[in-house]
Amino acid sequence: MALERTFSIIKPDATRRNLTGAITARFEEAGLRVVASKRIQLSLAQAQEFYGVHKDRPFFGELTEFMVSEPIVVQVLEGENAIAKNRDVMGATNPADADAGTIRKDYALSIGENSVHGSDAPETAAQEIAFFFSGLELVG
Ligand code: DAT
Ligand code: MG
Repeated sequence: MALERTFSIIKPDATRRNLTGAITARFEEAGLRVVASKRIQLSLAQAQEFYGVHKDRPFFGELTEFMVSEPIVVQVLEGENAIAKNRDVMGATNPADADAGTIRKDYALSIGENSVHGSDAPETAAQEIAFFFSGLELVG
């Protein structure tokens, strides 16, 4: 398979606990290259737009308030099968269900404060990368 890119967020619960380096190391150890990375503070409008697919879910308010509560680190990860590989390294959404050795098993605090986001398909990866990065910022 050709190289693929996916979009990742290190979420507020993780940046607050200085886990940016530890989580980035998990990606690199899995063979994913960080081809773009920046620390930003989302506005509420940006968080609502980014998570628009979940706007009718009961946790939408909690999710968007959490995502603006502290800075986040947004990254583009590149590698063979990067979307699926990143989801494997992240683990299940709910840390109680996550496999041993995954980021969420080791670091997530709850189903909401679950340390990382990763794109779930090629279409969403492309949309999410374009939401945060210009082409010039992606250095493979
Ligand atoms: P994932 O982040 O694994 O792709 P998702 O897309 O279903 O999971 O949900 C997006 C985020 O919303 C998830 O990372 C945390 C939050 N979330 C999902 N289900 C939740 C729930 N039942 N209660 C609180 N937050 C939830
Ligand atoms: Mg998702």
